[in-house]
Amino acid sequence: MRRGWRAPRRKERRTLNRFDVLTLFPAMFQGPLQESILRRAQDKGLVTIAVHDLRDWTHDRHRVVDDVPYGGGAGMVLKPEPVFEAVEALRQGPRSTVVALTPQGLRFGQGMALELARLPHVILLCGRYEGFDDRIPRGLQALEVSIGDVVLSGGEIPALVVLDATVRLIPGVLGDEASALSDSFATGLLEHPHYTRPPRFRGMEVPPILLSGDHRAIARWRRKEALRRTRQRRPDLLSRASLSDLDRKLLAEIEREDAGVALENRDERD
Ligand code: 97T
Repeated sequence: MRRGWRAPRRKERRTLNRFDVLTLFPAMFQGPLQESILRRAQDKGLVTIAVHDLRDWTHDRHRVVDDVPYGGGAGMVLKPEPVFEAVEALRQGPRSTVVALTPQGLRFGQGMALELARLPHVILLCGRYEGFDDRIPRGLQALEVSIGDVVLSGGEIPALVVLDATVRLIPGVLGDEASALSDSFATGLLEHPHYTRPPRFRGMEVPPILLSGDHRAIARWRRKEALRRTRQRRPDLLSRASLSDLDRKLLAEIEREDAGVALENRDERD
């Protein structure tokens, strides 16, 4: 790199980060939004998170938001009218993205969290019951999102997952850890094991290298243990990770070591 010259830093894109949550159970958000990182991010003014009761957009005495499914069958379906009214009240034109939490959605992950963290305004729509009337996601051009292949009772907990994963990626929300953390995910490996005091606990030792003060050796050990864990537990991640020459060397060591361990175990068995 040339010295003495730096690319003119583009004006920091201070996207106004706002989330509006539409739910039948606003109380489910009160605890999680008022603790820890989500709390700090709001207190620092880095994000605004507003939770709304969908029933506020009904007009009948019983504040009905659901109805029986056409064609018959069990369960209830979320009616389109209150949801459309709510979204139309909250939407800020094309700045807004509507995300509907549903088991049929695109799979949420770190990649989607990074994309959502760059958006100025996200409306999170939480379904309950059997689901939405299909004209809701279609008519609102919502991005349908699932957090994985698990059956839940509603979209509230998935919405909290999306909020937590996304808000921590907004610049300024985390301290110095921020870039480090996203870097460690960007490499696509599981983390190395962590230890704190005491050095010996119930017969289990902290690996002596961590007490050595040799920072280069510690960094190498950590990288190696991250590779070992990823190979053991998430080989799918390892095959997609971008590996350096050192990584390949460490993996070769690991393969020799773990082949040795497999042999020892066999000797013990036989
Ligand atoms: O199981 C659900 C029920 C309602 C809304 C969302 C979900 C869900 O989202 N991701 C996994 C499951």
